[in-house]
Amino acid sequence: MKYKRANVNIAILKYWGKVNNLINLPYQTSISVTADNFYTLTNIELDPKANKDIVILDGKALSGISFTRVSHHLDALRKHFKRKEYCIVNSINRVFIKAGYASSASGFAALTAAYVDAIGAKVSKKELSQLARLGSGSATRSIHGGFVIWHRGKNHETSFAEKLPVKWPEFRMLFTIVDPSVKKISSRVGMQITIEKAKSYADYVKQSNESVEPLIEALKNNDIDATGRIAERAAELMRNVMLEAGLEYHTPTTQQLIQKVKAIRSKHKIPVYYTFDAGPNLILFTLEEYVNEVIRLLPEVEISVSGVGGGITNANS
Ligand code: 2P0
Repeated sequence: MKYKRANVNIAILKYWGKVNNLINLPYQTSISVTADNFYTLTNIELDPKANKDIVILDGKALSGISFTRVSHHLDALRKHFKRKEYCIVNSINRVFIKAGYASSASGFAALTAAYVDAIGAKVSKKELSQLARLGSGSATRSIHGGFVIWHRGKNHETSFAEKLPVKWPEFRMLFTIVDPSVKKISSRVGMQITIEKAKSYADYVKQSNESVEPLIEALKNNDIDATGRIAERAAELMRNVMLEAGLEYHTPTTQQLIQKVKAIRSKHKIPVYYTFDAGPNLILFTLEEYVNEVIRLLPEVEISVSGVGGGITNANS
C-alpha cells in the first residue's frame, strides 16, 4: 500500500493556547525540530458509495472521540476542496505511544497529505501546513523537515509553517520514558484551562514571542548552548502558566531527571538541555558526539535517540 509519511516534531519554542479554537490559530509563533524515527503512515481511498468515513489505525477501526476528530478534519478538507466523497483511511503509527508521546502532529499531517493525494489536488507545502493546522496545531509543523517555524498569523491565510534555513545534521533528540501512562488532561483542554485561569498568560505570550528571533539566530549558528538555554526557558515559561492554572504534568521523577540533566551539564561539561510537552517525559537536546555519554550517565531511564528528520514523503509498507 502507498502511504504518506509524516514525522513527529518537538517544539523548541512552544505553542500553548489558541486565539481561535475552530482553526487552531495560536497565540505564539513556535519553532520545532522534526524527528527522523517516529512517524505516522497514512493511506486514503475515496469511497463515493459510502455514507461515512472509515478510519483504521494499526489494524483497528477507530470509534468514539478519536474517530470523530479524524472525521471532522476530513469534513474540513472536503469543504475546502468542495468534495463530497467519504474516505477509507488506513494509518500506521510508528510513534513512541507506550511512552505517552502524542501522535497528533504526525497523525494529522499524514492525514492531510494523504487526503490531498487521494483527490489529486496540487497544493504547496505552505498550503498543506495551513490545512494540517485545522486538524491539530502541532501538525502544522510536521509538514516540513529540519527546523521549522510556525508563524502564528492573524487568520487562516497567515498562520502557516515553513522550513528555516538551518543545516545542523549533528543535532540529536533523546526521548526519555519517565512515565508511560497516558496523560490525564489533553493538550487541547489544558490550553483552554491555562488561558482561562493563568493570570500571567498575556505576559507569557509576550515573552515567548520575544524568543523567536534569538532562537532563529542560535539555530542558524548551530549554537547548542544558546538553543538549549532558550528551549529550557520556553518549556519552563509554559510550565509556569500551566501551574498557575492548576495543571501539573510532571511527576517527581521528571523533576529529578531535570536536576540530573543540569548536573551532567555543569559537572561533565556536556551540552545537554531538556524540554517537555504536556506530560512527564523529557526530550533532551544535544549533539551526536555526546549521545553515548549522556545515555551512560542516565542509566535509570529508557532513552530513544532521534536525528533530524524530513518533511512529508511517500512511503510503502
Ligand atoms: C507544541 N504542544 O508546541 C506544544 C507544546 C504540547 C506542548 O502542540 O489542540 O496536539 O491539536 O492543536 O498540537 C500539543 O498540542 O493540540 C502541542 P491541538 P496539539 O508542540
